Amino acid sequence: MSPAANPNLFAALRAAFPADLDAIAIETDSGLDYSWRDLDRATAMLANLLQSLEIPAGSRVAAHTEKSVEALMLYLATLRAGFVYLPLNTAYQAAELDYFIGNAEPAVVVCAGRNFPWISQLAFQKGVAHVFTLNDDRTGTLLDRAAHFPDTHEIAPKAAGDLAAILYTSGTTGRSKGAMLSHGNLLSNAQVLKDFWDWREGDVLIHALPIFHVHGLFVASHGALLNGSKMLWLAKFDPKAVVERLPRATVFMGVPTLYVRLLQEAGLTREACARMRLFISGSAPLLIETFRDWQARTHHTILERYGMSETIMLTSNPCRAADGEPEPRRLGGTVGPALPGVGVRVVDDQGVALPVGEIGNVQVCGPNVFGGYWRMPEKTAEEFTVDGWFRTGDVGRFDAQGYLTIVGRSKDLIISGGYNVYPAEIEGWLNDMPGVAESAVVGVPHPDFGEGVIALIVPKAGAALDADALVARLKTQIAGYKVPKRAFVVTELPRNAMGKVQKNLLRDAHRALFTG
Ligand code: MLC
Ligand code: AMP
Repeated sequence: MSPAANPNLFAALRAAFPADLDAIAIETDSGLDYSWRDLDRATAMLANLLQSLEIPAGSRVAAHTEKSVEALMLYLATLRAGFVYLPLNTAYQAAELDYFIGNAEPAVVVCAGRNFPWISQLAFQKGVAHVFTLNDDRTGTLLDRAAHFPDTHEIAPKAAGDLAAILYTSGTTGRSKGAMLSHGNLLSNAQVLKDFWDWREGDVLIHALPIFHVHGLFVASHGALLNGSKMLWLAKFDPKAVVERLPRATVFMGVPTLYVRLLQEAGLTREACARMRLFISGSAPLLIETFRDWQARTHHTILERYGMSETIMLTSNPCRAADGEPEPRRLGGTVGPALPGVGVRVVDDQGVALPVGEIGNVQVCGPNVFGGYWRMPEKTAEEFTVDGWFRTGDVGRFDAQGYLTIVGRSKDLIISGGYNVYPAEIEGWLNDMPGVAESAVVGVPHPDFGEGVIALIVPKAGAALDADALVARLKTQIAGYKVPKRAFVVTELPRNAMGKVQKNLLRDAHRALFTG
């Protein structure tokens, strides 16, 4: 099937490879370079391996692997073979994985060799047929097995509506929900961004984000691949390594924490950024101070955009200047207008559209919006309006020029360094600990992470609790970024007349905890 006739996302990415397949596609920080031919051949071998397993159509391939080019190849190979990719944050521990594997029922799990003993046990208990290992040094059973397969492969034919990936995003009531994204969702958004962000010949992307979320896996990787652009690949964000690469790059994408940390580097100068074309920020609110400091230091204006797992990218400040204007109108503190083809509206609690300037619930529709939550039809129904718009859970307002400002969230969510933390989940863990009567988890301003997670814990009558010991215990149970940076034992939590914990009072009381 010709690439144009096959809506498989991989077909579009493959068609965008440059004519010179021996050119470098990915330059890594370990000194190893990968050509476009390497990407083509390795994804073919991996796709052949996946297809040889004779797993049913629509099978999920779960990856709990450190960032590496081979991990990216596994994602691409999963698309290529027509299966469904399920990326998992490597910070997740046993209880978290137990839930994801139980809920998604993948046919294949790929994990780091050092985690094989516990992950394979957990996976086999849940009926997973195949567990492979993949390490960040090009070793592991996945690559050993793939080496025996041909390096050519016919891209699996897919329909635009077929599932390509499932991204778990936590629910406000505790349990994570798997957002189902189709080939059509991912490709349409990637194509819109290619044009809107003006990807052009000669662009080089510094890829410094993790590849288990929308930002690093889809927005950054698809952006470069769909443009046939080279990536300067960092296995882990390191501000010095980014600064070093700026003179050879044109595009950088980061969560606000990355910009905050880069600003602490003396080497971040106007000269170092002279060749750079575009700095993009998203996944969490960019502070206006960071926006301004960046402008002052580099003479570049950060382009802020807004998105989420369920919808990929929704709005973006402009990349190009409008006709007759000298500069693109990138307004700090806003996330820009809706992207072409994406519908964004701000409505009141009754669903009535609000006039310009009024604050309300942000809802979206468009070809980028996911098909629903994996095996949760009721949750899916709850999150869509009767006329088919998705409720983002974000609260915002439009200005007269159609620029959206996100002013808060109706969902009880903390975003720390670009990672989502759901208070209900952490409270659940704390409340299960001996001696704990109840707890409240909130986010307060944090100079590095934007929001820092803190916990207020009420002991049961007669129980003596040590907040630090509870935090230490939590660290053995859940991903480190979710663990409160500070915890306090308190006698009671403030409640309103309805008995609901007044988290705003807790946030106010601890507002200066990290910022002084
Ligand atoms: C790490 N730690 C964090 C943290 N990241 N704590 C709070 N928030 C975070 N984000 C903790 C670890 O648990 C550990 O704790 C300690 O910090 C050191 O760990 P590390 O892995 O060495 O941290 P570091 O490399 O400094 O990571 C910070 C970071 C990383 C900012 C580079 O968090 C990151 O890459 N964030 C990007 C997330 C992202 O890509 N989000 C996109 C989501 S997509 P201890 O106690 O063990 O020492 C999305 C949609 C959209 O939202 O619109 O894009
Ligand atoms: P996730 O579920 O990880 O995809 O996170 C999506 C959430 O991140 C959105 O619903 C927003 O709350 C938040 N978000 C993403 N980009 C921005 C931004 N530029 N400004 C403010 N919040 C953002």
